[in-house]
Formats: sequence, structure tokens, C-alpha cells
Amino acid sequence: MNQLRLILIPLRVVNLVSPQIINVSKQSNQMTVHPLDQLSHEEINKASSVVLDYFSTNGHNAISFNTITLKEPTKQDYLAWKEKGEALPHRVAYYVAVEADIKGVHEGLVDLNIGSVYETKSLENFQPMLTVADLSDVEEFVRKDPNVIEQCKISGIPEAEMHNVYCDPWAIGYDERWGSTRRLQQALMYYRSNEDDSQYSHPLDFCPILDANTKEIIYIDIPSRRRPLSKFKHANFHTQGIKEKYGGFRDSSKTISISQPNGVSFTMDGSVLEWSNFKFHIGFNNREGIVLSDITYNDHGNVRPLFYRLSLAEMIVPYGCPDFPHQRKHALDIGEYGAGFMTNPLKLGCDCKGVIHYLDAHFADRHGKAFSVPNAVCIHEEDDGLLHKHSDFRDEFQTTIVTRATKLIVSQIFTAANYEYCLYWNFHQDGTIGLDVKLTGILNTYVLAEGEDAGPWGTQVYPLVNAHNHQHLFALRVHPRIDGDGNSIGMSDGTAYEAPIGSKENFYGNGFYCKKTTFEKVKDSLTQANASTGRTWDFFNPNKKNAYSGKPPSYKLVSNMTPTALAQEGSWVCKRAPWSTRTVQVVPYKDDRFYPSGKFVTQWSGEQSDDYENIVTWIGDGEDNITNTDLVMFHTFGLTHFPAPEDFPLMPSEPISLIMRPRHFFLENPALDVKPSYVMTTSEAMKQPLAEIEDKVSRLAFDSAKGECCGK
Ligand SMILES: *[C@@H]1O[C@H](CO)[C@@H](O)[C@H](O)[C@H]1NC(C)=O
Ligand SMILES: *[C@@H]1O[C@H](CO)[C@@H](O)[C@H](O)[C@H]1NC(C)=O
Ligand SMILES: *[C@@H]1O[C@H](CO)[C@@H](O)[C@H](O)[C@H]1NC(C)=O
Ligand SMILES: [Cu+2]
Repeated sequence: MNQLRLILIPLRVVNLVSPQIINVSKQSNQMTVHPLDQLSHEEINKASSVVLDYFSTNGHNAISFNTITLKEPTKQDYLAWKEKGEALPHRVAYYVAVEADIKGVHEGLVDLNIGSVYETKSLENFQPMLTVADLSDVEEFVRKDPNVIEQCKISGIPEAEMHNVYCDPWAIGYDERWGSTRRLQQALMYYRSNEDDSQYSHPLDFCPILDANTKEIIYIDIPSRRRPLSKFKHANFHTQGIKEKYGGFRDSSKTISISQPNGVSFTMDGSVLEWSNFKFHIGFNNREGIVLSDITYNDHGNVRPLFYRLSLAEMIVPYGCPDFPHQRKHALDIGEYGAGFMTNPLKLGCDCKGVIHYLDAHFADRHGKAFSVPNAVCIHEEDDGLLHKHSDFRDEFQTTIVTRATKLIVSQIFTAANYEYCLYWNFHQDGTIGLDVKLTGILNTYVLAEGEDAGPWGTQVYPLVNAHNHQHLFALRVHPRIDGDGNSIGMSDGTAYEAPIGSKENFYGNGFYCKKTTFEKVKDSLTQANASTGRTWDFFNPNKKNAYSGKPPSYKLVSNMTPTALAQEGSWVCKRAPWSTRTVQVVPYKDDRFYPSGKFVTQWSGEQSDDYENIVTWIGDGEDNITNTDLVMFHTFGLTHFPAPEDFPLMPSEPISLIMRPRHFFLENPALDVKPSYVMTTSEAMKQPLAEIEDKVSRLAFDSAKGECCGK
């Protein structure tokens, strides 16, 4: 048993006292609290003082906070408030704290309306997530350690240069020598010749392991083959480096300015956004980062639910080099570090261009004091090319309609040590919702010995720099609510008609159709991508029918970058990320089914046990019925990365895209009422060859004449 103590203070979360509107912090610029809003500064500070009181009056040692975040109301309580006019659910804070000299973590809940801790558990064998503060500590301890200093000397770095030694502290993944008994970080070591260098061209060959609680280096993994520090020049990419290599930046690109003279076409009520018939709430937490909830579409006055909740629930970046200790590199970046904890403050004109609305992210520091990452979420619009167009050839294409698209983007960027992940949740005027992930930043690197071959587990991307093969696999969590409650999920495969050529049914052999499979049970949903059938997955409402097609209203998941884990079944990678071995898995919705690897993944071996819940437990024997009910899909997508020199010393961003688009949901193209950029009917074309063009900004590149973009 991992639970040392289970203390339950009597409670029910629901509405013990009369509903009240709490004023939230000035930072978030809101008057009222929405049940899914992040905890404000006041709420975080209140939660921590309640928890500190609770622990000190119960005779505990000093505690330090790891997490204080909103415990979202259950779907039932949320919808009771939203749709049945019931009272606001109580605001509840979820906390994770570490107690001095006590193994494991404490977690619990604080009812903020009442001001009391109402549930606390002590979990001996689990480790908390790593915070940015945990990461920032490590370098200092590594530099001071006499054994590290000695190893640096062996690599060719004199003691006087220890200030030029750097490390990226990583979660240790899993290491059987310590398991989860101590809180550990592995320090991936690098060297800079001066503080402005990029250290990634100068990795060191050994790997110290730090106990994050005692701040001691408890071990150093030293390879049997030593690889000295590279004497090559650092591979830099800042201004000075580019000057030295190329004499300066290329000067051919002219400024592009985004002009939105009339401002934005979305509105915000606190964290609830409305844009082009969409309405949804934007939440943010330390783990998943952006969470989009209660997404609806206003279909000419009929407000139709689409998704209850969308988020990136987990990810894993497994590396493919089997040599010790590189097998440990398989970061579960969301569960171990948090897409929220690592989120960047964004800058106008750089990360987002145009007219921007930002939301801040609120966290607690170790002492439980609230702080914010300003401008964590960027909300803006972009031109999105053509929405639709048609011209009639009969009058030389003068009869025409062309409508340009705008998309709304809710984005954040987080940095996982060397890598950057840029997340863009996209909303389109035709009802499509998409997610783009752009990968950039710097490759994780290891040093090569003179004359050593990097293959087949990696690539030499710069002299003596080995970048190992790896994957970036994400788990998208989709909680659908297509056109109301009672949903099913299935898949569509383009399928050739089996009847042979020459047969009566398929004489010419050209027949094909869309084969639809509805997942009846959980086990039916455990599916892989199939590019040859163009497989897509459908979230649908079996209780309704499209009046034209007779098919149930649905949203189709189109996702074509879908590798699955290449590590073997039974490996730590596959055990720690059991969702990563398949493309899709669907389980019935239950209130705590959020993280498919589990709640505490840091240093977890991947062994299932009675008190560990994750996708494996939720799948169970696979016999749960998943038709016409409340369900959650976990979708694995991403890419497998075989590095090349073009990825170094800084990677051009590589995009991964998926969309969910309406099918049989509307009676026609729902974007027909978007105002065309240019429209002329046949009778107008006969009377007057050129219609008025609205765009006064576009002009010809090599002609001083202004103003005409589309006319002949
Ligand atoms: C909330 O804010 C309003 C407006 O600033 C103020 O009048 C009211 O007293 C505040 N309520 C509480 C409970 O602080
Ligand atoms: C994909 O579909 C094709 C055509 O039905 C089938 O032959 C193939 O085995 C499928 N591949 C996978 C991985 O399911
Ligand atoms: C699942 O439940 C639905 C609705 O209750 C029922 O119609 C269907 O037959 C069940 N399917 C299986 C495989 O049990
Ligand atoms: Cu990569």
C-alpha cells in the first residue's frame, strides 16, 4: 500500500453554503469567477495558508508546495450551474506538497468557499512534478561537487572554469537502482567557453544524479569509453555568431506588418471567448497548460455543444539510443514538468503578431505564494488564405465569389529544457477546430569521440556532436459533447468494393465506399492509424440525424502524423506511456480520468498496481460499453525525429497538425454567411465588368499602381 494515511474531513463538494461571487485578482481583469477559471492570486494564497495551518496544527514538519491549482468542478456540477441555473460550484484548490524528511508527497483539496482542507492523502511511493524552481537549482550543486569537478578535469575542463559548466536537469525517467524512493534528477552536462555560447555543441560524456531533496550528487554515471570535450568552435546562433559565420543577417526580407485597423472580431468575458459562432472557456493549469472547455457553436440561434473539454493530457519524448544511460531519456514532459509550469511569457510582435489579447497564468511558488507568468496565453486572429471560391468559365471567370478566411488562434509556448513546443488551438469559420504543434528549440546532444560513428542511433549534426534519434508523441484528450449528451465514437475507412471486376455488382471494379465502424466496447476502440484507407475517427451523436444525409451529426478527427512508440512492448517507455503504442483509445468518462500515464508519473516504473490509475486501468478488460454515453478519447500523434545538420544549432520549427471538422453536423457549408472579399453574379458582370474591391492594402509588387487585388 502506498497510502500511509488517509485523512478525510467530512465534506461534500456541492453547495454547502449559498453561492457567492468572489472578486478575483486585478491581474486577471475580471469581475466574476467562472467555475473553470484558474485560481486567482487571492485564491492561491488563501489555499496555501489554509494548507499550512492544517499541516502545522496536525504536527507535520515544514512543507513546501509543488502545485496549487484549480480542482475543476465535475462535469455534472458544472452543467448543473451552466444549464440548470443551479448555484456556482464551490471553488476548490488541489495541492501537492512535499514534507521535510518525509518520503513521497501529500495531496489534497481545499474548499475555498469554506476555507478548509477537506481531503488529504500521503503517498509514500510517488514523486511530485519538477517545477522550474527545482530545475534552476541543479547547476549550482553540480558545479560545487568535487566528483563532478574531477570528471570535468578528465574531460579537459580545469577547475577554474567550473563556472562555464552547465547542465540541463532532466527527470530521471526511471532508474532501477533507486526506483522512486528518492527524488532524483539527472544532469545532462555541457560546457560554454563564455556565457553567450550555446552549450549544446559541447556536451560532456558523464551524467551526475542529484537528490533533489538533499541537494547531493549521489552518483555519477561514467561511460567506459571516455569522450573528451570537443575543441571545435561553439555552434552559436545569436547575432555575434551569425556575424562571425556569415558577416551578418541576410538583408533580403522586408518588414511585413499585420494591419487590423478595426481591432479584433472576438470578445472576451473574463476567460470566456466568443468568435464567429464559437463560444468557449479558456482555462490553464500547471500540467496541461491551455484547457478549452464547454465549446459550443451558435447555429443561427441554436447553441449546439461540440466538446466538453480539449487538452494535451500527456506527452513522451523517448530516445532511441540503447546505450546506458541514454535509455533513461524518455521525458513525459507534461506529467513530469508540466506544459503549464514551463510556459513562456509571450511578446507582442514576436511570438504573436497583430492585435493580441493575453491571459496570464497563475501558479504558487514553494512557499505557496501566488505568482504569474504574464502573457502566457496569446489570443489573436490571422488571415487564413481562401475560405471558399468559385468562378464560372462561361464569362471568362467574371462571375465569381471569393471569400477569404480568418482563423482564431489560442496559443502558448513552453520550453522543455532544450526544446520548444508551440501549441496553437485553431478555430475556423467553417466550424473546424484544429491543433498545430510546432517543434523548435535545440536538439538534445551527446559528445562523439574522434572518429566515432554516430549511427545508427544518432546523427553527427556538427563536428563531435551526436543528436540521438527520438520521438515526440502527444496524447490529445478529447471529451466530446457533439450536439448534446450521449455520444459514440467510430472510425471511417475508405474501402474498395470487394466484388470482382466483371461481376454484376462491380463490373468495372471501380466501386468504393466509406466503411464506418462504431466502437461498441472499449476494446474495439484500441485502434491504429491506417494511411492506405485514409482512416479518420468520428465523434458523433447517435440520437440525432442530419436531415439531408440521414447520418448522425459528427466531428471527424483528421490526424495524419501518427507514429506510435518504437520502443518494444514491455519497455519502460511503453509501460510508462501505455497510450503511446496505439493511435486511439476511448474510455467511459469518469471525473478523474485526465492523465493517461497516471497522476504521479515522475520516477514511476510503469508497473501497474492496485493504487495506480491510468489508461490501463480505465481500459480494464475492454468490456465497458461506449455507445451513446459520456466518453473520452486519448489520441496519440506526433513525429519521429531522425536529426540532421539542418536541425542544428537551432531547429527551424517543424509543424504537426490535426483537425476536427463538422460532418453531417450542418445542412450546408456553415461559412456561406461569411462576407465575401469579392462577389459578382453573371447579370452584374454583364452590366459592369469591374466590381468595387474592398482591399485597399494589397497592391502589385513591381508596379506603383495601387489598390487592385482581384480584378482583371
Ligand atoms: C467586489 O468588487 C466590487 C467592485 O470593486 C466591490 O464593490 C465589492 O465590495 C467587492 N466584493 C468583495 C466580496 O470583495
Ligand atoms: C490498412 O488497410 C489496408 C486496406 O484495408 C489493409 O490491407 C492493411 O492491413 C491495413 N493496415 C493496418 C496497419 O491496419
Ligand atoms: C451498449 O449500450 C447501448 C445503450 O444502452 C445498447 O443499445 C447496446 O446494445 C450496448 N452494446 C453492447 C455491446 O452491449
Ligand atoms: Cu525532435
